[in-house]
Amino acid sequence: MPAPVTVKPRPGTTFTLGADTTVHTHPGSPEARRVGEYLAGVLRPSTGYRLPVVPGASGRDISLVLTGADPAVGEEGYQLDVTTRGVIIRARTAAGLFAGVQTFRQLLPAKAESGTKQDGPWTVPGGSVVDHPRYAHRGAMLDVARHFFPPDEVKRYIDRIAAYKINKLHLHLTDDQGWRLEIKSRPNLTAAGSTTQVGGGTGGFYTQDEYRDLVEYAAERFITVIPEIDLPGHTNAALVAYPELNEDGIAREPYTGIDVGFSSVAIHKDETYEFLDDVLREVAALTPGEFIHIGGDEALKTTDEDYLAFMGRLLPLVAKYGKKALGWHEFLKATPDASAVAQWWGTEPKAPELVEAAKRGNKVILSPATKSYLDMKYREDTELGLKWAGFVEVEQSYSWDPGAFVADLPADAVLGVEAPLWTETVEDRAALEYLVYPRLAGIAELAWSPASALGWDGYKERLAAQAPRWRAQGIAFYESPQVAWK
Ligand code: TNX
Repeated sequence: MPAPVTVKPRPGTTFTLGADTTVHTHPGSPEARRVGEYLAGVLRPSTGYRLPVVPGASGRDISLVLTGADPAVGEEGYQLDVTTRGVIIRARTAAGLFAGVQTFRQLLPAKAESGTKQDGPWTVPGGSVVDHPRYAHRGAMLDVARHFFPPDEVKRYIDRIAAYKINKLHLHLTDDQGWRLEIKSRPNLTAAGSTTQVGGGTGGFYTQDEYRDLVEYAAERFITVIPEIDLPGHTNAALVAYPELNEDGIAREPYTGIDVGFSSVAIHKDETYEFLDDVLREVAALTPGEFIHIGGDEALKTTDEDYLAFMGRLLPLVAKYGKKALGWHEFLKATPDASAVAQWWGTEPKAPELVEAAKRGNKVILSPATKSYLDMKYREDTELGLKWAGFVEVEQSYSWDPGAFVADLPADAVLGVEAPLWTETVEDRAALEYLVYPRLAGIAELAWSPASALGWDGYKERLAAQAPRWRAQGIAFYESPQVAWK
């Protein structure tokens, strides 16, 4: 999971990991070595083995090599061969090796995912896999504004999404209820704007050092962090911190409810753009990835004319700091240049504005709320979550083809798929995991696997087999009645 492009079993052949198994990594490649260390780090607690990581070629034990892969693997894919002699993962890049490692993990018994020592045998079925992703953007979004999630929880989430070959983590860092990233030139954003959250808790924020550490942690797992500063609406926390951002110059009160669409920065004041220059300069400096997400959604207090005026001044600031703009699809109103990418959160598979934008050269990330929104309730009786886009059971979430979902949108306009988790009702890890699992696995599959591999009947079998892994990881997932869980 996600389903690989091709799998050829070698019936009767197995490889068994033993106390003397060594991980060999491509000679002279520190990156391959780091992937080897990552794999050993995953498997040492459960196996109790030493699993030394040794640069150098070998056809035995576990080898991670950067040569000889089937050319079909491309930049992010891999070839995995399991014979009685050993396991060889071949790829053209370390990212490909990492993806192969994730597949290899799923061939081991589920208890390999445990954090404590378990009994073997650690036997893997023989066979050969050649695999590569359908889409470049395989995203998960976490809203840390409505409820704050401390760095360790975000790291745990990064580890989980990496296991399903997701390669983008979109952090929704600002909203009405809180501003979660330290901006050194604007200290009041966090001093006054971060101390609340939905329900009145104390919120929190990431210092720039903590944030850099998260970006690095994600990068070690081949995940790019995409920071979102939501503008011009969803800005009450900033309006609390800096009174001059308000049309009337009067600071707003902190907000701990869950309404949307009531806030906006002043559109026609220079102070607004001086502020945004400061924020984008610092965010860009913290962002190795090519995108900054500027939000743009639900600006219900802003007229279309003002919205265009605002984007006309904001988008050049993104470019000034060397980044491309990502935005919720509403920002297409402002006809951003072809480098801009729109994230579509619509509920109807008709979206003429996307089709028009694609003609102008913009790419699209699909996050249909009726499918990919991890914060929608599964059913009427689901306690957590919202239901404005309807109930999203596991089959509903999975059963769509991103390449053919939006009417008249050319398949090549789709950059990828993203699963957002809005956190109005999500206060802690348990709530997060209940909404995320199992639906995240399905969105990850839609983003990675070829259209020919998709299909509910096969998927629900493979999904059922993930359950023992989640239990071994201590994840309390939603046991949907649509799936015959193992
Ligand atoms: C809509 S979809 C929002 C968010 C809410 C979410 C809740 C979108 C771009 N904005 O502000 O958190 O619904 O499901």
